[in-house]
Amino acid sequence: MTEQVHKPSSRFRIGIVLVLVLTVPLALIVRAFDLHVTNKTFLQEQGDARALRSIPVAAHRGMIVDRHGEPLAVSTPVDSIWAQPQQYKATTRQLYNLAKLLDLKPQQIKKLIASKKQEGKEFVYLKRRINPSLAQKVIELEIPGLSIQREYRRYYPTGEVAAHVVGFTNVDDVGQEGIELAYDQWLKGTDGSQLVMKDRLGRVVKPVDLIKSPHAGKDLVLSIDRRLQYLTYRELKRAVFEHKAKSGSAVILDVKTGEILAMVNQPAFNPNNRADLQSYRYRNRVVTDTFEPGSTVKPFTVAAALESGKFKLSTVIDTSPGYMRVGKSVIRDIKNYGRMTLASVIEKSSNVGASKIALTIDPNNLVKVHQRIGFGDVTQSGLPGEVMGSLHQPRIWRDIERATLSYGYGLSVTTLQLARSYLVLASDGMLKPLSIELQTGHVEGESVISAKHTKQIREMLKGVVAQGGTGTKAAVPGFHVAGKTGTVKKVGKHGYSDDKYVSTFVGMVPADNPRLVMAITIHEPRGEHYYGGAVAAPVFSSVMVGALRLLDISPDKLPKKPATFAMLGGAQ
Ligand code: 59J
Repeated sequence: MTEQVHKPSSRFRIGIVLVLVLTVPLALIVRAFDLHVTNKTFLQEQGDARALRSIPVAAHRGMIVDRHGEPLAVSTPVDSIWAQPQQYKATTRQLYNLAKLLDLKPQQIKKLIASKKQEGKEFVYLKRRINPSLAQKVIELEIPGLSIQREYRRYYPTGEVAAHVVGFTNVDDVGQEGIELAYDQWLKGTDGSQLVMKDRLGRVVKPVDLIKSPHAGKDLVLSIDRRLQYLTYRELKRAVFEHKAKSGSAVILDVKTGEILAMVNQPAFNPNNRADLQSYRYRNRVVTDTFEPGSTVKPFTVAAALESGKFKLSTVIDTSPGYMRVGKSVIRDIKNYGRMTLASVIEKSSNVGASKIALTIDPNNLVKVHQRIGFGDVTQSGLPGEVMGSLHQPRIWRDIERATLSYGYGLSVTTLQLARSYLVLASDGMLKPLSIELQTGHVEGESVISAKHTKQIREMLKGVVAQGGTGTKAAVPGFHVAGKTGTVKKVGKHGYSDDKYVSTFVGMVPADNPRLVMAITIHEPRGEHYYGGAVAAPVFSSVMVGALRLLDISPDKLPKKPATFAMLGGAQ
């Protein structure tokens, strides 16, 4: 009996087990199917909403400072407000307050988010780079789907003053011009990333882990002296305004190191104001624009003359009657200077005198001098956009080319190259690489003109600034100045124009042991005066008066009859 009772019950149990064995996996398969296929989107959204996310952490961009550590470009923290359109949800009141804080219209915000939501976007900036305390107020509104992102904003404390050197970055903090562009890799650092836990509404609930720390960019010390930069800016701007000029450039070099101490242009721009960013304003004309140097190259014609052995300091050149015919052209001086020495050719800036020299020597040797002093080559300054200008190199020379090359036509240079060529005269013949980075210690150069000749030429250049020269307005009380004026007609549609000039002055001080070289180029002065001696030379004087005092350089020209104690006591 028992067997009979047991048999059905055990069969029943086996049946249950069999059913279970077969149905449980089936149920699991069905459930799995349900989870993986039917409910996939819903669950994934839910999961993602609570997921761990990796967000970028911006790196701090390095500072740009002047040679004394004064800031020229700094990065300050700012916050950007962004939304996840799919999660964003604000009450009317919240939207109103948000709009008010961000200085936007409620309708604007609504529309923007709605359109991004439709496009399926997960990220949209509402407002970038706002004050962190304002951003905090936005977060306190507790609007789902809104977050803040820490960024850095570039600020240029010197505004227009150092704008062309420093350059600027774009909204994403990437260098676009100037040092910001050239040294972008050095300054920028590397962004980090952070794991954060986000809630169902897309808000960052808590930072979980720093996956990668951001690495701040490195600071950069420039050779610029902010005080000299400011002086140069002020005086160049004044001259461009006063002479109604189209543009102007100026640069100061340290003779011992080849460092660029100041570099300015007009027109200028304020790098803190994006509306100012137009090429004609932000182009660093000192390195990007070339011109025919005109009479400022006459000292190098004299160098070639001395090197040829055909000329001595005492050689007399007859420039009467103040003009000369060369082929079909006539070369003119502004007056008849008669018999001249090399020194007076420089002091009075005689085109006829320079031409007579050039027609006596091998013209290829004059081009070689131009090459040696760095014309037609980059200065290695490290500034972006620098052009090389052009040398004159015909295979067959016509007399008129030989003549005009001697007083600066047929080649083109930048203001920076012109300054560097005078640095050769200032440093006993050494051609040095120029630099926009701070240099510590003496910078070696290559000897390209003999020390003896450069000394003789410096003496002649003193005559330019002394009474009777063309550059008297470059004089600096208490100092001997050596320099050269230049006034060149610009090339227009129909040859050399009669109303567009480039006025220049380039010089050095103290003349016997030069410490500073400065070049000034002013394009198209439209006022009463346009000679380099009237337009550019005064800029040299006013900047150098301040610069020599700031750098504590001792005067080398003491008054001839100093007031004595006896004289002061004479009133007794
Ligand atoms: C000049 C030229 C143009 C090019 C002449 C400037 C030539 C020439 C063909 C007349 C103004 C002017 C190749 S002058 O720089 O001689 O700086 O203080 O532009 O001569 O042959 O009404 N500079 N400038 N010449 N061209 N071609 C003098 C001189 C110079 C001065 C003044 C007066 C020219 C002293 C220039 C200055 O030294």
